[in-house]
Amino acid sequence: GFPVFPVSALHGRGFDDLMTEVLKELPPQIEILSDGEADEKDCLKVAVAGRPNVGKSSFINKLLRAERVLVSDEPGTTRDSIDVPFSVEGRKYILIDTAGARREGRIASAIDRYSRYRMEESIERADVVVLMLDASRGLGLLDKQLAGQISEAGKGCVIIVNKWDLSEVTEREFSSELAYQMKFMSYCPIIFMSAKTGMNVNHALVAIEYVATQCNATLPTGLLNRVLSQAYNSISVPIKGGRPLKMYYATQVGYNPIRVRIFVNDTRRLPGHYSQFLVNTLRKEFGLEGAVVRLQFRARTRDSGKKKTASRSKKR
Ligand SMILES: Nc1nc2c(ncn2[C@@H]2O[C@H](COP(=O)(O)OP(=O)(O)OP(=O)(O)O)[C@@H](O)[C@H]2O)c(=O)[nH]1
Ligand SMILES: [Mg+2]
Repeated sequence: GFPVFPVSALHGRGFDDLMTEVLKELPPQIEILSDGEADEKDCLKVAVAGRPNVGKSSFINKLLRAERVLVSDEPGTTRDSIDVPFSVEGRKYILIDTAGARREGRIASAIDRYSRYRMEESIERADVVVLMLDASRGLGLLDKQLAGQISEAGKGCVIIVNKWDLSEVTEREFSSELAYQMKFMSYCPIIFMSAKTGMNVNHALVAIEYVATQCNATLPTGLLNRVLSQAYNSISVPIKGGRPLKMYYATQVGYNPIRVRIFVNDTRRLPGHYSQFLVNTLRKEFGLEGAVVRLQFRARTRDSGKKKTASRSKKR
């Protein structure tokens, strides 16, 4: 497997170190598997989503160095989701090629609706989703809708900007446009790629693997509570009706998406921006690039919060 590297901050150095380390070992041994050789449970499932014609199928072919799925100039070439199982040095993957969702609403044809439904289903099934964008065209409404769908589904995400060979802007320029248009996806790594020339195609797989590990990160309870209480003390606390928000205790309750439960005095004292501030704090400390982080607030008095968690941990 890939070695694990600590990450310091958003899009931090850890990521580059990981890339450098893994790339030393490339090109990896890629083996295409038959359906029978790929049990879903043992595979990392990766849906490749994006508008028609962005190069989803081309990416898969380039990665596998084989004409495994159909590619053409014609938007709408892929009509249905297709599973493509393969392994890299023993690690198994299922790439899910999807049909680019075209239209929504009344003007959508039956085929459009079916494609969209199948793409949504593929996103639900996946562990990690690639959101593929087209460097030769601007960001569109469809890209944003899709991004929203991926984050709502709670899926880890890597943004791949394909057709970089045609780009007329710099990486920095594209990134800042992306940050402006899709601020809510700013936690995702971005890979600039060309499925045509092969540039960064292997990087993309490393990024996918990396995000998969981030989605399954463990936030040790002690550290988690230290980090959150530092955050609590670092900015002014929300006050409503003369009484401030109090935070008692936090614990991780789930993976992929990462779910953290926080016991507070009163959930009504929580403005949305405060919750976002806490998520940003967790990202700064733990990395969690590409992973969706959800906070669940529970109202407790100081004592009942403690008792409850104490009895729960005894049971295990
Ligand atoms: N210049 C350039 N062309 C590319 C690149 N990747 C794909 N293409 C071309 O873009 C067109 C569409 O590629 P596909 O891989 O079929 O795109 P898709 O996203 O699978 O499209 P649908 O299946 O219709 O949703 C083809 O003509 C490809 O040759 C790239 O990196 N650079
Ligand atoms: Mg296709």
